[in-house]
Amino acid sequence: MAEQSLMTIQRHILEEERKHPQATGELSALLSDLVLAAKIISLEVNKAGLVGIIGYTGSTNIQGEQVRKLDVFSHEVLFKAMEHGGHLCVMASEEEENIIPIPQNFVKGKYVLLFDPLDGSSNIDANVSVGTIFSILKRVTPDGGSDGTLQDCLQPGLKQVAAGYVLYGSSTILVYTTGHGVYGFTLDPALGEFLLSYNNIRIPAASKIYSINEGNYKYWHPGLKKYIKYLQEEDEKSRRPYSSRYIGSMVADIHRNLLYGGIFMYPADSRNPNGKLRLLYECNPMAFIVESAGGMASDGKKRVLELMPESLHQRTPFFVGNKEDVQMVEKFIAEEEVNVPAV
Ligand code: AHM
Ligand code: MG
Repeated sequence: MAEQSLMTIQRHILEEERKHPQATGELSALLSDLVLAAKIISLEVNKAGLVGIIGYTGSTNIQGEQVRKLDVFSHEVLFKAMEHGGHLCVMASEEEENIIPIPQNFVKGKYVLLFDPLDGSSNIDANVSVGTIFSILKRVTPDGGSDGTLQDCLQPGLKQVAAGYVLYGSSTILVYTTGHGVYGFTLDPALGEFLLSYNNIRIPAASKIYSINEGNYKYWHPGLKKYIKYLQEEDEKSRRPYSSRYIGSMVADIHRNLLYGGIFMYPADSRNPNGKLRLLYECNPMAFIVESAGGMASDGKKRVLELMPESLHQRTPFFVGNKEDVQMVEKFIAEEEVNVPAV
């Protein structure tokens, strides 16, 4: 028998809520709606190779990338699962250019939901893990049943009240935080329940993995080039050389590093001065989770959670993982900054 008692995600959410006597239960209800969406997307992702759903829709998203059918499907499932709960005043998705209002016939609540419905979807054809990422904020415009606005979405990551991801891998795993510990649940497909499998995740202190697309080496900041070379040198005390692990699917890469210890990087480079990943849908929620697990997230200079977003689809360089690793890459970048003022 397993040592820990069986804990479904629904029960966990409710027990967490009880620890906060001032809680109204709205956030719990919102998270429960997200759990349903995760189960539906998981079912569909698992069938992807079978039902011929994979392939292009023939359209491009606002980033100019080709959209997979499953991205669209996941976006729609999330919207449908979340629109009517009465807890949200507005949503925004990586797959949609503008903010997504709550339909007029539904009650508007005090929360804001930002999501990347299916991150890493270019991997689906190869049966590589993909993930859903979500970020929940409180509205800043006055409550009272009115529609949320762009202003409600453009808040720094520090203001998140909850964030999480769902990793569709060898199992489907949902990891979430409300800032008080990070918890992971594995979906039992027969029961249709997420069961607690990772209680209070803490990123291991002894890191040994780095994850970055090294094909872009030529275009990197010289400080980053030096840092990667440093990680490849031999030094037993600092566990170097590190192992290189890069799936190319951020949720899977960060999940692994969260469990094993390591740093994930998607830097700026001379071709993409802001990197690739989106602040609101990808970096802020992952930064909140990793920080809540004892790690750190930086744009190379500043704490990601303190960045003030200016637009919905803004990108940022992203360095996330063990504190010591992130501090070290910041140091390497700062040391070379005098030679290279801007990348
Ligand atoms: P997407 O939002 O279009 O799926 O792109 C994000 C993904 C991340 O999951 C992953 O870390 C990154 O793109 C990989 O990019 P690259 O192929 O440039 O290394
Ligand atoms: Mg994405």
